[in-house]
Amino acid sequence: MGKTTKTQASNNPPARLTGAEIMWATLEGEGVTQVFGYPGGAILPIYDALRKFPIHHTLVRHEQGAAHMADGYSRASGKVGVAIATSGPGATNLVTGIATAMLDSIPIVCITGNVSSKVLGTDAFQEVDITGITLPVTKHNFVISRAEDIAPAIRYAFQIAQTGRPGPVLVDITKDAQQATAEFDFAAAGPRPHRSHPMLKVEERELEQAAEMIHNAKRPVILAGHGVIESGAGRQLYALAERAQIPVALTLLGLGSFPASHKLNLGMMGMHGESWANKAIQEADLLIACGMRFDDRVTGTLSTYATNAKKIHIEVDPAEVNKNVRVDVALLGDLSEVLEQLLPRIHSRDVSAWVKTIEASKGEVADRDIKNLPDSGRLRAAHVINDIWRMTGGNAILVTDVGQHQMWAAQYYLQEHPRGLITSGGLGTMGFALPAAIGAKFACPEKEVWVIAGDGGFQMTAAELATIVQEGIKLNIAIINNGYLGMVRQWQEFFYECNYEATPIASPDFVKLADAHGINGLTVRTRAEVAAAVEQARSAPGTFLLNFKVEKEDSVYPMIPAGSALHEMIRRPNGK
Ligand SMILES: Cc1cc2nc3c(=O)[nH]c(=O)nc-3n(C[C@H](O)[C@H](O)[C@H](O)COP(=O)(O)OP(=O)(O)OC[C@H]3O[C@@H](n4cnc5c(N)ncnc54)[C@H](O)[C@@H]3O)c2cc1C
Ligand SMILES: Cc1ncc(C[n+]2csc(CCOP(=O)(O)OP(=O)(O)O)c2C)c(N)n1
Ligand SMILES: [Mg+2]
Repeated sequence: MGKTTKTQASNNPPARLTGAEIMWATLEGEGVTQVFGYPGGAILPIYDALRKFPIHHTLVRHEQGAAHMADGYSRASGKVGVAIATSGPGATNLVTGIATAMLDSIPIVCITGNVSSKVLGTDAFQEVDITGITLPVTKHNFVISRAEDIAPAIRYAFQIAQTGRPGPVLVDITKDAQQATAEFDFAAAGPRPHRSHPMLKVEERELEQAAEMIHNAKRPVILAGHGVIESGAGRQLYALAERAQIPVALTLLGLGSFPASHKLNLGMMGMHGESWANKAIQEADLLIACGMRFDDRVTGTLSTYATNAKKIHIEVDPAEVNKNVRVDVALLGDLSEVLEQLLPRIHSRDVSAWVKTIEASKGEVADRDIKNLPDSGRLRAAHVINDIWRMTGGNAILVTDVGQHQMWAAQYYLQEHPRGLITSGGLGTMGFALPAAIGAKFACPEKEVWVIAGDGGFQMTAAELATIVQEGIKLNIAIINNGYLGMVRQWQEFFYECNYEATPIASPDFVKLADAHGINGLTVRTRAEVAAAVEQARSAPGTFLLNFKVEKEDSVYPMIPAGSALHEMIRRPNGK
């Protein structure tokens, strides 16, 4: 069916449209070309009107997938992702995806249908209070029961999702509002210009103080987080690090914000971070936190965290300042803007002794690096991921699930650029990878996209394989199949006396599962087979699934046990 008319979305005189048409026309005006959703009774008028608009709708297999696809679309492109669901079970199925976006500050707009306003609150068929349910996991949400309120609500939702600290917004539209008519004027429906938060102002004095702290520091470390990517502050961060010669440690979500190959890059910090990065943080006399929120996976025990360091926190959300870690100077505002103001005050300086000390602490650790272990015939997940990195030149978008494979992906697929690693950090949502990768592919069709998923998490949203086929998109899927819920098994090994309760997991034959969908695949059992298999997947015209049967009881090292200090890490035993 052709997409025929294009409704005015800018300065034309107001037209009279149904609420459903207004919904799409507003999305069109916001520049949306792609949405992910699943229909049902309470949102049928909206689906009925879709054919009139130049917006591509991807039918998902579960609404959780729609939210993750919108999220992956946003993480890959920096734009707002859109998910659509019906009332009741459609809306509740979105919740995990919304919470995932909330915890990682991802701008998505979710649109749900609801029962007619006359029966709201009567436990009508498929009625749930989705705004009540999602209140704690959205930045904001709305119930809309009049057609004339739809355009302003959606425009406001886009503004809220993207400004300040980004996040998910939900707009719940009753069925009668979708069916009624109203005048549509995109421009007139625009939200009031965004008033920035009164606290988001950096004083001259604070900038001077921060610059002085940087110039006086002998052992400074920059902590680069997700905010660098969200703010587009990579260039300014690079300039700061280079000018003042400050080493940079990155959070999981900050990976790619500073090039992995740069000599000042220390790699990931935190629970599974590089030992030298954590050691440098513990020994630092100054931490400059840029768009990161001192998550507990990053700090370990707070009472022993970087006790000798003064701290500068550059952050857009005032609620994050002094939340976990007390700081000496807070520079509140958009990171790229604050760094622009700070940079002219920073001059070059010599901290080569400090950089050398950190370098020296790498040597012995690098010897234990899994990459240097001889090929014993056993297939290690870390080797597989490192081979994929080598063969893709590090240029693919890597979308991971949650677990051991996620940490190996962070450690062994080095990120040179922002938005190359898409992963659920804060909520740690298993089942994220496959749908998020679909979203990422829609956002960046020209990019090579790899899914790295565990055998457990892949089974949570494997139904989206059918979505891939229906949409005819090309992904490369690597299942790191260790027969366990590996990350939990690792905790059981280290802290629960190897009591592997409920962690051995059976799986279908993933290659046959792919085949049932019309997707080609291959099982790989030895390292010698990896390169040819990766090449076969990459050169296949359609989606290709690789089932890597890896070492079953390998563990991610180093590891800081939850509640320990950052320098108290468990290291890979020699040769293991
Ligand atoms: C199994 C598992 C293990 C993990 N292990 C580790 C680990 O070892 N190391 C690790 O680092 N993480 C780890 N994580 C991830 C961890 O839980 C957090 O998600 C992560 O540390 C958060 O990184 P962040 O603070 O950079 O990003 P976010 O949580 O996204 O926070 C970003 C911050 O930047 C701010 N911000 C956003 N936009 C701007 C802007 N324009 N200007 C200024 N500020 C802005 C936000 O307000 C927010 O405070 C793990 C997760 C899982 C699931
Ligand atoms: C939805 C959800 N349920 C439970 C968990 C807890 N959890 C974290 S990692 C993990 C194991 C993941 O197993 P798998 O997908 O096989 O990956 P592996 O660790 O083996 O690489 C579990 C159960 C979670 N993060 N998300
Ligand atoms: Mg597993």
